[in-house]
Amino acid sequence: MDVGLVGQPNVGKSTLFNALTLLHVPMAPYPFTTVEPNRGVSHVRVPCPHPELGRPCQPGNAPCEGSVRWVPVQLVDVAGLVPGAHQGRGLGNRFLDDLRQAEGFLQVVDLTGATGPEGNRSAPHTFDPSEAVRFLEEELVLWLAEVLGRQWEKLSRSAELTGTKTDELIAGRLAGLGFTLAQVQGTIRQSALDSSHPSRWEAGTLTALARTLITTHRPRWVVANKADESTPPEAEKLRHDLGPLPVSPASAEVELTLRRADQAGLVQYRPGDARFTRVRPDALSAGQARALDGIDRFLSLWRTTGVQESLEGLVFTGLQRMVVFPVEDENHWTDSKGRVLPDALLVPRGTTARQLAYRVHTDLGEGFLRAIDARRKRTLGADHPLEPGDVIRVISHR
Ligand SMILES: Nc1nc2c(ncn2[C@@H]2O[C@H](COP(=O)(O)OP(=O)(O)OP(=O)(O)O)[C@@H](O)[C@H]2O)c(=O)[nH]1
Ligand SMILES: [Mg+2]
Repeated sequence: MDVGLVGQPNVGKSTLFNALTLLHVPMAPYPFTTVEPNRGVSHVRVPCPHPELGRPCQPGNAPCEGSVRWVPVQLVDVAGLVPGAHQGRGLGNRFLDDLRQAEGFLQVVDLTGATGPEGNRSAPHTFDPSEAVRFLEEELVLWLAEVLGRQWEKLSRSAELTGTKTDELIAGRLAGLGFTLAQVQGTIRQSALDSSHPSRWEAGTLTALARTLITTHRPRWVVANKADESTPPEAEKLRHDLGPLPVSPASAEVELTLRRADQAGLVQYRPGDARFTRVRPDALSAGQARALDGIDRFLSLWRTTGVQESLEGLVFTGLQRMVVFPVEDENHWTDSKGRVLPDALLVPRGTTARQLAYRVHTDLGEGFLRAIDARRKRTLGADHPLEPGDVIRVISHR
């Protein structure tokens, strides 16, 4: 699963990407700094069950710090999106194609209102960040409608002749974009369309379908960036203007400074924390001390940098993911090599015992007999839905 970082040029997507991944991709105060997509790994936090066991864990994929497991999530940072991108403006379609695998979006906007639709910079309050959010939705919808509409007349007519079902026709066209047949079926049902005669659909029908698909199946979380140059009432106004869409005021720049300072041993800071500590205050240069004082003021005003909570909001609430811990021994919570709680897997909420088995290994899914809830020492059937944080052993005849 990918999380896409999207938004207009120059709003701070790459800064956010660097903060979340601690990589070093170019960031600059002008539009289209990013052309090729940047890929990297970030992490979301969940409690680690090892304290319940009374033994330390030996993580393979998701590091444990204190009792917090940092579970990996793939991120993709793409070029800025300008109006008309779906018709190829700016870096247009290429940008959109880079997002094919993204199941959810962190949408970055400039909360100060100083960045225009083309990434041009003006005085604060020149632009309305809520417009940027609406415009992005529109571009995504038009892009999807455009993909669907290619040769629609010809294809829909031939589907009617050959008896191909409309949902299968559409799902086939969208398979490369990560939409499933079930999602397409649900959308067609919801829109009450006559699926026996798709060639007679009106011009706007595909756009309406694309809109439902995007708004229902591509969750977005708005990162109201550059909060360090803005105020809480402005963030409140944006929240109000965007209605049910979740908005987190954030400063990618502050988060990046803190993570790099932590990496350099100047401070101790864990992403998402409301405070940091200076490791050796006397060793800081005057410039560093001033920058950290500024960050103290930022955190007392905003509480956190908003970066970690945006990603976690999107992953856990927007994308409805949860973390489970597969093991091979339900008493010691170990794998076959005796490692305690080696894996932490990010899976959709409602994942069943058998689906988890498949996720671990196809053989384990195919030979599924039963699972054991290692915490409660209870047997679980194939269709039993797992809960966040479950420690699960799968028993399989393969
Ligand atoms: N004040 C402030 N400036 C920021 C913040 N995040 C990014 N910036 C600045 O915004 C400018 C653009 O940052 P980038 O990260 O390159 O923006 P982008 O959205 O990736 O831009 P493109 O790749 O050109 O689309 C740079 O000058 C950053 O230093 C922030 O949280 N606060
Ligand atoms: Mg960039």
